[in-house]
Amino acid sequence: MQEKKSYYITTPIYYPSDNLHIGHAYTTVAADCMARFKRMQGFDVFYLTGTDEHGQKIERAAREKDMEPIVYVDGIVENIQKLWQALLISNTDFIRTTEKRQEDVVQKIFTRVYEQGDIFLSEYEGWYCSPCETFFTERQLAEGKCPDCGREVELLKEESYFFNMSKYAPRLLEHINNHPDFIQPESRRNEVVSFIKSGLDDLCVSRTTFKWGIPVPFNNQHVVYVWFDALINYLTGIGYMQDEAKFNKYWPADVHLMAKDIIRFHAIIWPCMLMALDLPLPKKVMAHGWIMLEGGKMSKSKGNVIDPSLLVQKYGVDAVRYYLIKELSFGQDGTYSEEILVNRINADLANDLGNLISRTVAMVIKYFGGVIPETRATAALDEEIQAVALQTYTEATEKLDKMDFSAYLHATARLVSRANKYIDETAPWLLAKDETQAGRLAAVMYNLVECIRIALILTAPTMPTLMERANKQLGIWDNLEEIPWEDAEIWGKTKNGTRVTKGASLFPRIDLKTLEEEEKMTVSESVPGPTPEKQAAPELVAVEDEYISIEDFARLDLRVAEVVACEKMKKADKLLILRVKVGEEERTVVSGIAQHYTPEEMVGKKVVLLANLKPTKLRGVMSEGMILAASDDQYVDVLTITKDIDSGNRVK
Ligand code: ME8
Repeated sequence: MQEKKSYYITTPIYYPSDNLHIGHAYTTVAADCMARFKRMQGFDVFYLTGTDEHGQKIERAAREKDMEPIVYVDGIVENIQKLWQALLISNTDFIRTTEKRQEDVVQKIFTRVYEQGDIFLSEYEGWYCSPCETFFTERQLAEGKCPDCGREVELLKEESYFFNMSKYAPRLLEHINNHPDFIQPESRRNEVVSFIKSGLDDLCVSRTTFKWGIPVPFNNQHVVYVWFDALINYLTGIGYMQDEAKFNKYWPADVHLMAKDIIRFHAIIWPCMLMALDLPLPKKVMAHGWIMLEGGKMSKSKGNVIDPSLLVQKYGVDAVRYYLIKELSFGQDGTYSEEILVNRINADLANDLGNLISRTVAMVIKYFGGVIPETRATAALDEEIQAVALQTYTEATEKLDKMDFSAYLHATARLVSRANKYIDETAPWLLAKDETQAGRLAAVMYNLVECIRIALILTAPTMPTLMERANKQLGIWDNLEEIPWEDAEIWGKTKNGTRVTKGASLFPRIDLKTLEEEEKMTVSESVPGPTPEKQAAPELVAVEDEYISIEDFARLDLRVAEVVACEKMKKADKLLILRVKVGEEERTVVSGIAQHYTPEEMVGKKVVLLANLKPTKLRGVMSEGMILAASDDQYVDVLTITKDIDSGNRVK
């Protein structure tokens, strides 16, 4: 049997100085999406992640808690591993730099590079802050003082080992030139190239000011510099110097994934170390942007970090992973907010994908008792939808291969939207009324199931539990193990006789009102206005509901209401408080239109009020009804009565 092609992907090994946040989750989920995609393509994947446990930062964090460093990191590492389980990370191994295998390899490498003359003993001169026990360069100082604690610093010399990095700079530049994909995206490549061209110093690779590290094997006054130690994890993890067959199978790595903050370590220091070891360089070093918060970068010291495990508990693993993968455009930074996350889930997953599946299942049950007949009548429109599906497959594959994660999910979302539109275009509820159209109706149902099948394959690397959950309703796959990625390229794989069953909603809509933070309330809650992303399509719960009866409509008590007073809600940009007259009665209504109307503009208007909406408290004010408005991404236009019709009259 032919051996599978290998694929080796890594994340940075994270510092267990504290629990990890959503930024770390981003890299790990993105790498996981790649690992799952490559497995579906038939590769033998090795996915490595882990923790970087040595160094002064960790030693200090442990000391602050009055703990031994190893006891301290053991606790955090356990939390990290639990987090990866919650996010369904499918890593092959988890490496800790405090493991013996790592210590052995680091010491052997250090000795080898020293013996060949690329590591040598010299003196390190720098500005030393003794309370912080840290050296700083002149440039790092803050007005001549310690940038961390603000105290005086002194110029000190420390005996150190140095790695002769400058020697490898010309070869590295040549490699970068000859391999345009080596550093991605291009902006990072340019940054790295100009940094190398500005001249590389030799790198200080040992420390004597603290003990929490791997001892230099031939001089135990020194510990190995934490980055020299950490980078080597990528070799240890696949058996370097320990299991040569395994190592040869996976090295060179296909991709080291990280954020832009540590690109220089991976695209300069690491390749120079590998050259010193005579090893091939990784095929790609890929840097994504940062997830920012509205107030700036997430940081543990600012106390504004977002705990991903809480999000998983609240919204489910598929939804959180989907949000993360779609959020950062290639190489760019993105802003996290829970409101965006909820809108993304509601728009893409509840309204589009979830609804497509529930509508289709409901229709196949209603029209065909759950099994689509084999006699099907195709029409020209079907070719278009097949072409869209095929194009989505090609685009999703290309974008994932480039690690342009967001563009990949935008492609799959377009297929889902197209399929929803296909329902509107073919109007199955009308076909169902005409017996001669039974074959056509069957074809429409089959095509919808096919679009869903393809969308589920393409989103499987992002949402690991969805395919199984959806298959309980769709019954497409007898066995869910090892569904090949290429199945999404073939139209017509759903077997005749496939039986669908009704099930629970795959992505229930999330009501923003239930979020703890009232500030995050959006216009869409108080009037049917636009959500920040897009206007959500009305959700169709079941086919039976595609028409409502006139009695249903009559349940809405719509009335002409005259605005008699209006003011802005304090500390809420979007809300107006309206006092409206409805016949003899007066009511208070809170409406999210403040960014589109001033209070003065509203007074005197006759608007349409949904008068029998259950009263609700918004920002502490009881709102007794809702005024109607049309809206798109740009405008909100309140419906008004232009003739002299008294307030209190019904709108019907
Ligand atoms: O640098 N947005 O560990 P670290 C996106 N131990 N990604 C983020 C992020 C954010 N706001 N914050 C963190 C280290 N990350 C070293 C690595 S590797 C040999 C040694 C992710 O715990 C991103 O991948 O500071 C970033 O590069 C990494 O976490 C830094 O993790």
